[in-house]
Amino acid sequence: MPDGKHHNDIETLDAVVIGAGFSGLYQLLCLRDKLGLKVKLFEAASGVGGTWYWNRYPGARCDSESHSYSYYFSKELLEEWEWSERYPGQAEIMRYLNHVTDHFQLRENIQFDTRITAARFLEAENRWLIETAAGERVKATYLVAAVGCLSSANVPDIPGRDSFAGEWYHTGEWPHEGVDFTGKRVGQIGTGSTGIQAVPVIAETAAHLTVFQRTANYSVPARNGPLSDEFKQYTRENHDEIRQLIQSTPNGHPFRISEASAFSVDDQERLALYEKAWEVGGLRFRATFQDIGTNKAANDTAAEFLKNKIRSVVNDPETARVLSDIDHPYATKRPPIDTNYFEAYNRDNVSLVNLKTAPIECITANGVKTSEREYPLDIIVFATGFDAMTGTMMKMDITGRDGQSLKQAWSAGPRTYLGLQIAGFPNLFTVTGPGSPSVLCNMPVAIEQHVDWITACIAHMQEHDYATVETTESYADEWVAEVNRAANATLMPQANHSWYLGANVPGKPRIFMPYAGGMAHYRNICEDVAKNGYEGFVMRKSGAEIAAE
Ligand code: N01
Repeated sequence: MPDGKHHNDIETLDAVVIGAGFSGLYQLLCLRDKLGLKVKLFEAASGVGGTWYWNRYPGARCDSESHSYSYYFSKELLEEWEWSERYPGQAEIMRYLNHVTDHFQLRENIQFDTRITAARFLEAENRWLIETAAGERVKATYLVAAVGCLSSANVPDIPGRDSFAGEWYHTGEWPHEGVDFTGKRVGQIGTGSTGIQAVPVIAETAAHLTVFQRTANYSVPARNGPLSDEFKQYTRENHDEIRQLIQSTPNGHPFRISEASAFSVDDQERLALYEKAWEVGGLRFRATFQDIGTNKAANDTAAEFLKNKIRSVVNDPETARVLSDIDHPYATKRPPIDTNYFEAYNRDNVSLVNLKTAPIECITANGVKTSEREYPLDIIVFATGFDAMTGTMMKMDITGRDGQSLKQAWSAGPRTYLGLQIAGFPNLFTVTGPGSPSVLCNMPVAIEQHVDWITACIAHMQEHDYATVETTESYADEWVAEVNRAANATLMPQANHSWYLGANVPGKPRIFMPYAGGMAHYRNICEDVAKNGYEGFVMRKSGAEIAAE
């Protein structure tokens, strides 16, 4: 992006926030109302919602329980809003985020339909020059990337894709008007959390649904349903307690992980506990024993229980075998939860294709062709996930100090300090960036912690008249080592095809991206860093280098 000669014409702001999802909306509110800054939020979509704006696929629903999938910073907001189901559906989350936007009158500071394509740090001014796809430019002292972890759709580049004569859609870029599957032959590629939600709903109206499975996956019933009046009353009367709970658990969810080992009980009791957890349903299943995520033998007991459940639900033995032929420990990939996923394979109009034995060769005008045969289709649904955690950042042309691009800085994988800042990119903050608990946590909890920290950091800078804040290479190196250490203390790296590792995108460097050390522990680290004068973040007054202290 050329520097341009007409800087005087360029609007100059205190801060620019990119993205109007959970993180961007709260960040805008904090910078505008708490710090009194002049802020503008740019959003590529025509409305708020972030990932929920785009992910309108059939069955789209959050896997976090609704009473924990909320902002907790405002008592008023908590008192005003009531969720209707155990897990909030996409449309209800959109209503919630629109309600928040209107409640705090955030819309007036948001520019919709505007994609940020480039940002360059102007060293002479200590400001970012930010450019939109339409060529509009603004300058801002602070740039906050609230771009979401799962916002860059991964449509696999399968040979012949564009020759397909029917319609195709990616779940993460779903048309607003919906897709009518009635009487259609539908093929769905992908059986991650999204695919598992979509299958039973698509199957209800499609003439036939063919599911193309590359890696078999575990799933636990969500047990969704309307919230009872008693539960609604409980949440209304216990906001403080729930906040305290979700802020003190390792994953930000409203349940505690058992402290017992899977081997502290005998086989019969273990089975009974798994049965109970299966009946309760949801992500809580992981919390049945403390060592499911860290001890392979303990994990095997959960994995075997879940594989047996698949075999008991699915009638056709060969389909059951392919669905339960899972090659990684339970919860080493993000564990899906479902509503009648495995049951859907008992329908006459649903069939499974095992891509492990017959990989997709190409897409033809007629449908999908594997090494065994061609499947004629009218619609292909790509439930193939995202270029997660880094994709959206890397698509922008971001240039820091000394002309260094983000693409160069992250060529071997993302390097941040605490997932908050990148060395060489002053005054740029990433909300739930790689290297933070982010996707291993119930997102709103991780988001509120990051936004509060960033807001406090900027307040500190304003108070002390600092012009720039920037982490260093050595702190980033140490933190990357800590992120690796934390991942290696779990079984998660054993799922070597996981998007946590970037393995789902061809050519993407393999590095475990989220911080697996636990949200509560991470929160303490961030608080200590701030208390110690933002240790690891160098703050400078314009010109002179001065330690943050
Ligand atoms: O994506 P995924 P997702 N040929 O990457 C397959 C969150 N989420 O959209 O495993 C054939 O998990 C791929 O196969 P494999 C949640 O954090 C949250 O489902 O790579 N298949 C896999 O089966 C989740 O983890 C909610 O072998 C191909 C699937 O596509 C994250 O979003 C709800 C392929 C992709 O699974 C992403 O989930 C839904 C190819 N070329 C999702 N490429 C909530 O409730 C990929 N696949 C909050």
